[in-house]
Amino acid sequence: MTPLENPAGRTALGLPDDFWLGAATAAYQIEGAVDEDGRGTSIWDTFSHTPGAVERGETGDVACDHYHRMPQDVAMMKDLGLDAYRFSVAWPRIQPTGSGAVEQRGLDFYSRLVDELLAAGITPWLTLYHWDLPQPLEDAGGWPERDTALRFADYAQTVHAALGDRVRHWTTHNEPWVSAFLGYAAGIHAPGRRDAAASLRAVRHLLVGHGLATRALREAGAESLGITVNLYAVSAASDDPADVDARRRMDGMSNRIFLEPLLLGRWPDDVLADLDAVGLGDELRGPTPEEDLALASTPLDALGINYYSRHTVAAGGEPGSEPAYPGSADVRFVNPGYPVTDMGWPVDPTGLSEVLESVHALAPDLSLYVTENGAAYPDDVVVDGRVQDDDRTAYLDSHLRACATSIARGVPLRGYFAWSLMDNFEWALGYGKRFGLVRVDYDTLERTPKRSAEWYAALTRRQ
Ligand code: IFM
Repeated sequence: MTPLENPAGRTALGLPDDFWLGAATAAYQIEGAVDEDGRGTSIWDTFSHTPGAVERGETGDVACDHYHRMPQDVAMMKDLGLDAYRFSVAWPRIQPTGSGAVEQRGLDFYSRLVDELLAAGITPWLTLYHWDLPQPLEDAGGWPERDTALRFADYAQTVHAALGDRVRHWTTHNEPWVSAFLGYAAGIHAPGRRDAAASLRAVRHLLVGHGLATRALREAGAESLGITVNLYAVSAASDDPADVDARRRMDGMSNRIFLEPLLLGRWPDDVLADLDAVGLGDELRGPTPEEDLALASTPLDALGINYYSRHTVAAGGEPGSEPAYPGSADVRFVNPGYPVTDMGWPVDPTGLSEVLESVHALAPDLSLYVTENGAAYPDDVVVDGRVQDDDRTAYLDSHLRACATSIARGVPLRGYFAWSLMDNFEWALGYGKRFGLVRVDYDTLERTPKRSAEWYAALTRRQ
């Protein structure tokens, strides 16, 4: 079967019949309505309104207007046959200042969403934090301050108290790597800080917050708890020892810096040694390493993995270039010939199998989910009013086949969420990059399923 034919259900790709097929979004990327129903300001409101921060000066003020179109969007998910929908809750809708007073209208919105999903036969999968920190918490120091972790656990309990009777699947953070390193080291995401030491403290406090929230929700009776990390397959550009060492460093700072504390209760020794060499190791260790690592490694029911691409790295950064993240200076990204998406990300589905199998080796009993996978393409081929996105369809097909391969090799991979349900606000790149199964016309906000959506709906159909 070529990727472009409609598959006769998930088993046509070698996936088990009970494998979940869903789609994912995040609050700031789709909701809009930033000033409604008592919502407070988040770091992304502030950042996107900062001149020069986001391409073309775009913001999430309106986004896909999902806040007003939610029932229509859930109907669209039903048409796609989704088993589950992964969404995030905007913390500033629930606690406008990040602590204390709770805004009932914010909780009510998510309560209506959950009811709508359940009525449509779609399992809600809730992420508590997809990067929209309430601005007052950033003003008090943000994730580099331990108090933010305590506030996060309080917020998690508030959301659970309102929705825990209907939502079974809870994720604490989405991609803490991005929050820490793009937000606090590279400064290209909110809050736009460029402070290597602060980014490492943020890593630690994101994990502490995850542990505190997980324990509190477990205590409150939550059944399925987890976190989502973005992972990369990492290869060396050659077997030159300098390139092999660049690979080790990139794998350490991209993957193991989160996987080892979460799954093994330790910081990777080599990462600490690299950081010590530039005077930053203690920022990650912190003053109470045992307590922090015990929290970080609080047992999970599921690990979410977001996979998009393989990094191929060589030693030797561009002269004058900033390190991608602390301790990883002198690393260069190369592409040995993979096709790339509109993000410039190399496409390599074998990397997904590699990532799944390496995580499984670290935690053999843990259920895994691909909580994001997908591709941005320009979507410039339109036939009879419909985007003919064969490139995206082929991307999804090849990565789902990689999932099937890993399952056949014994990985307990339970489900997959396409990123994304619909085109949306791609952070610092604004609306220019389209990841959706469904096209959004940003002038009219009209939604039109792409060819990939038809393909996905055929895949989700149970025979
Ligand atoms: O849009 C993002 C999403 O918010 C987090 N994971 C990667 C996606 C594509 O960049």
